[in-house]
Amino acid sequence: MLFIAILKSSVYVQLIKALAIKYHRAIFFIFLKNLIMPLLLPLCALKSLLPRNTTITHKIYMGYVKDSFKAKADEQAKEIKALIEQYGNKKLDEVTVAQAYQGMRGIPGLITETSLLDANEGIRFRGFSIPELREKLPKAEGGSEPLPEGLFYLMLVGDVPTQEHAEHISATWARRSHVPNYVFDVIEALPVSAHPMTQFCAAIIALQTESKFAKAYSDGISKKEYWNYAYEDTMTLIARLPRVAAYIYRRKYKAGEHIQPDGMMDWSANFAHMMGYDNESFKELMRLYLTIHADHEGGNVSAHATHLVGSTLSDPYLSFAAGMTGLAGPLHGLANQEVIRWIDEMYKELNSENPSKEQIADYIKKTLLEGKVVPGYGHAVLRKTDPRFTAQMEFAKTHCPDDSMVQTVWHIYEVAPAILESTGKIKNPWPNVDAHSGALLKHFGLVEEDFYTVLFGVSRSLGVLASLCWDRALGFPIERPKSMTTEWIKKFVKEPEKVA
Ligand code: AMX
Repeated sequence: MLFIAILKSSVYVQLIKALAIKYHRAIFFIFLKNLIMPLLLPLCALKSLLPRNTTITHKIYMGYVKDSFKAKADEQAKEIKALIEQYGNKKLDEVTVAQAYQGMRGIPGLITETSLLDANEGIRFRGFSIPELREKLPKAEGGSEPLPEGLFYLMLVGDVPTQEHAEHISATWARRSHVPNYVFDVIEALPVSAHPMTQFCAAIIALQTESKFAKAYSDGISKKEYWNYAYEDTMTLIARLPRVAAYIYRRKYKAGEHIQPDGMMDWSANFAHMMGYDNESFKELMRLYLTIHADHEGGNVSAHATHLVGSTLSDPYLSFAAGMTGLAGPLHGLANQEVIRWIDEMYKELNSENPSKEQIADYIKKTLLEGKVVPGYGHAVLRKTDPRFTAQMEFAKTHCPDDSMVQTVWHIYEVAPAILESTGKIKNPWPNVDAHSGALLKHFGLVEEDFYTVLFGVSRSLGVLASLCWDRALGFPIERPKSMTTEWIKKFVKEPEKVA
């Protein structure tokens, strides 16, 4: 015991950390943790000879990912404590009556560490924009789009991952991806006609029976251990979502002919494979798609719902299910399906799959006159073209520039903003992420638009669950903002001292 205590003393830790940074972080860190250097070094030398799914190497890296996350979170917790002590009474903003009635727009009242949205620049994940992610994150062999596994590491740990980090997260998710049969039974109990998001949410709730967080809480654990079980549930849930989603897809649209997972593929490629798409360009699209839909800071409905429900110490499965029922709304994640329906209706009405810009402009005006929204346009926070739209446009320029629906999406982009702006009330006339995604999926044969929100949901798990791990590691309390009645507001505006 004394020997272990000495080895873990701070001088030794610093020495090992320095060596870890210089040579091989994961291996030295685990050495420090487990004191098994004599065993590990020969293993490390053999690492390149081992198959990707070798359990020992996974445990090494995954232990390292978990430890790195916890070390970062502990550091952050100290900083937050000092911030509250020193600046706890400093005002962030003032809240107006209009904000209280109009969806709490712009009220700063949430902490989300994984990403931050700028109204003009778009989303940044741990400080990195989407073009930077496409450049810096690890790629699949022969691929040029980022691996979502790498983005998950970045959001969770806060550092740009190495290729090995991303690959080992990939392999760990493959190892944890087995879905118990009763989950498929739950899906099968629903009519095939049920919307894929309904089937997806039901399956997530069924998966909850395996929650380690719920079990540990019920057995009685210290608050200090919440993060650990939240992390374990997060890794297992993310690992299983593609299998569940692909099952729903094949059940609903491919006569229930299911395709077994391939544990040697990365998370996105395996998802594409299980849905029945083995085309390399489609796998690249999935990597990009699952990366760019992952997170959009904390106030959007799916992120906020996951965070809110998680604040009650509902486990990650129940919390994520809440996020997904929110994503299923047409003003949020369902908009990607609505865009394709809107374009299809326009094609039908104009009897053409190649409408002119003038025809598109007339159709947009007609939609507005009918009191409907133009799906894929507008945003509660963004005030410029969504960089997630631009990333998909760039992908389409490389992979399918001549596709007729892609061309229509680009033509809509040319005419819609001016028309929407001319209404004088729409705050953001520019396209959001959903304006482009459906046309790309259609190009590769994934034509069933009802399913698109499930793809969004699989991706969104990365951001909202990484955030949930942070919520538990930072010990965030139950969320409980103040609500008011209109009666109270009326009194407040006349005689604030009487109600405040
Ligand atoms: N078409 C027509 N009208 C629109 C519009 C659009 N694309 N975007 C906003 N408006 C209208 C609003 O309905 C509102 O009208 P009202 O005053 O009569 O109620 C008015 O313009 C002001 O709205 P806003 O402040 O600009 O937007 P918001 O913050 O209230 O709503 C959003 C944001 C995204 C819900 C809205 O722009 C919208 O409905 N867009 C279409 C649906 C869509 O694409 N959703 C996906 C968003 C991204 C995502 O979460 N996946």
